[in-house]
Amino acid sequence: MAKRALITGVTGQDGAYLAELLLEKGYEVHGIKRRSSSFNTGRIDHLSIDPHGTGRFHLHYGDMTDGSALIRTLAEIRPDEIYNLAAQSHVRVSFEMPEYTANADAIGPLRLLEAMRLLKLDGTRFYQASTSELYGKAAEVPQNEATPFHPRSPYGAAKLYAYWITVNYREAYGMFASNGILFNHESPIRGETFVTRKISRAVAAIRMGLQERLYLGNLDALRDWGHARDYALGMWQILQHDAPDDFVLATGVSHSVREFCELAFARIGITLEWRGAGVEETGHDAASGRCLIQIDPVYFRPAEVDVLQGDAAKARKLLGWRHETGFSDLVAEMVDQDCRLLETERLARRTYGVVE
Ligand code: NDP
Ligand code: GDR
Repeated sequence: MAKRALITGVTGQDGAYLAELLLEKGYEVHGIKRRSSSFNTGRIDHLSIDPHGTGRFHLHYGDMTDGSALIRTLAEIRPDEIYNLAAQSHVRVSFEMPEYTANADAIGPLRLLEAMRLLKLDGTRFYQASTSELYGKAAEVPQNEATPFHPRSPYGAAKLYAYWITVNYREAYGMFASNGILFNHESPIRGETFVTRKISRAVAAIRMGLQERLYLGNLDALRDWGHARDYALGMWQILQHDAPDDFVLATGVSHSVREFCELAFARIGITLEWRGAGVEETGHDAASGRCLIQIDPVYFRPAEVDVLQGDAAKARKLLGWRHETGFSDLVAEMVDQDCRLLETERLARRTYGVVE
């Protein structure tokens, strides 16, 4: 019989890649989505129209802040595997909405674990989407499973609770509950307000003459950026391991936001030249002198995470996990896809007679 998986956060970037992967592997996939006044299933609509007619993909309304709905859904589905990906996942936003972030990102996973316990889902395996933000101000680089945590945001602090409650339910009740401590992973379907996608979209719009300039915050932050597709595979591998455990997934290489900008603009033939320093720093087209990047302190965070670089040796050794896509291929894929998207939109506007 096909394995049954439940994915919370199925409408997000990782949810979409994971749902696709599990369907390919023959799973029956259930996803929890939030009620929204507008369409929020753009990343998974292609999966709902099942080309093979097997009807193995199902959506359920729910919310990480609504315990009774979660219990009802779990009781109905009784999944073999639960991937808890739902979260208010924006670090900057968590400073504006700390209480909601804690409710969804910390108490949310507790609600799921309690539901599993109450419903006696003894054979069910649980994956918690933990994050490199747990390391925050870590003293050591690179960071691995033994590196002490020091979160720097309400998001990081909420995820810290989620990490430990997952470990606690494993130790206290013998549940198969594992953490994936994932470093930043991106893709052409990354949320538009995360820095990589913000840059790739702006580069495409500037190329098409639709945007004048890109405003950013801290250009010096260093991140270990991988491709979401590789990390979705790692999540699945973590739950297939013979014992529950915690694993870092990372590429092992970090780059600055500044470098991401340079590579993204290079993809459309622009060499960036940096002028000035601090909040006065600007990025220019070296050929024309035109200013393309400016700093807006509104994007600074009350506390920043300066350097994230992961060591995924344990996952490589025990799971055989490897990342396939490197930094430059990731940037190229994101910029190219955003250029294609904008061109398609422009074509559609012309086709339907919208005057530009
Ligand atoms: P996204 O922000 O793209 O997706 C988050 C998902 O959670 C969306 O489906 C969203 O729904 C849903 N969601 C948000 N709040 C609630 C709620 N209260 N109840 C139910 N669903 C909710 O994140 P990613 O896909 O990038 O990340 C997936 C998970 O992995 C998150 O938990 C994130 O914190 C974590 N993570 C991500 C990393 C990354 O680099 N991408 C790295 C490490 C960890 P909607 O579509 O309606 O907004
Ligand atoms: P992060 O991702 O905070 O690492 O969290 P984000 O892309 O938001 O920021 C990365 C770095 O870029 C700097 N930055 C900006 N960030 C944004 N969003 N917008 C800007 O204009 C900008 N300018 C500079 C930030 O200060 C930061 O240093 C992501 C999320 O997916 C989390 O859910 C996940 O847990 C972690 O990655 C690992």
